[in-house]
Amino acid sequence: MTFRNLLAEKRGEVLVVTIHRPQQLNALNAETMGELDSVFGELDSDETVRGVILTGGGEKAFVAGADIKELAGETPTSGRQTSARGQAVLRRIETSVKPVVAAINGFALGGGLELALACHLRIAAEGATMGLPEVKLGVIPGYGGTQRLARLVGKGRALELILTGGRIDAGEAHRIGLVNRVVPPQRLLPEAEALLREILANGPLATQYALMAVERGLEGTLDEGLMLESSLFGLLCATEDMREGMKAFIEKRPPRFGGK
Ligand code: CO8
Repeated sequence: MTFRNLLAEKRGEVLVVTIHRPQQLNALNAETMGELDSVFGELDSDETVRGVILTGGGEKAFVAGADIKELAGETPTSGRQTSARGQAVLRRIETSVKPVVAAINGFALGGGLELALACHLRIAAEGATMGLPEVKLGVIPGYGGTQRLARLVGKGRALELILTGGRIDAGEAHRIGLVNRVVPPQRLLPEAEALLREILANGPLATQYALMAVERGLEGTLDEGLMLESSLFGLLCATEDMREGMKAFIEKRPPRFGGK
């Protein structure tokens, strides 16, 4: 697939997706959102890819937000639709059963931070800056930020960021649990790839079901989540991966998972 605003490069089983509009600090215009939808729409059926790194092109930004030049022309009807369409793209990422790591290499603002929040894990480069400045433009986060930020870092911290529209640095983002790790800029992609490869060495079906249990489980009550967890656990007991994982432990050797 070729895109106008994205680069997609396969590194073995890892797909590195780079949002590439550096002159506009990778702002998410409608075309870029459509291209992200295409990439992630094909992800679950592409057996050659097992995990994704999402990052930004250029030196300055992961993504500096939705494209304000496009947003400025929204009407109530089109604004609701644009928000809902964008939410659907991010939901596709979040519900993917293949792990997606955001490598935050600079500004992750507004829709850019919302995109990172939809990824399963986040690594930030030292010097990266995050925030939800939408209220400064007279709107609110519209790509899931009001929901996902509060779920990730708690209501109080989320409200502070959302209501002030202020920015935090990578260290503070790490302290409040918004990002998993902070690394020097030159280590960002290698660390993201190493993290993904550590995950990919585990049972592939177990990884998929763990993602499902956490992402879907958090949507309902604790009892519903627990029922989902035990059902998925039971299903894994029928897999070759489970037999191989336990046999390898007993035989004191690394497992050879086949994803079956
Ligand atoms: N949209 C469009 N263009 C942008 C954006 C953006 N979000 N951010 C930067 N750019 C453009 C600038 O306009 C400029 O282009 P040009 O040279 O053609 O004028 C170029 O990128 C470089 O930007 P700056 O010169 O401003 O670079 P600085 O280093 O001086 O500043 C900042 C960097 C601080 C990141 C600054 O660019 C900035 O504040 N950007 C906007 C950040 C922002 O407010 N983001 C939130 C946008 S709203 C949003 O994301 C809503 C999401 C939900 C949508 C729901 C759908 C309805």
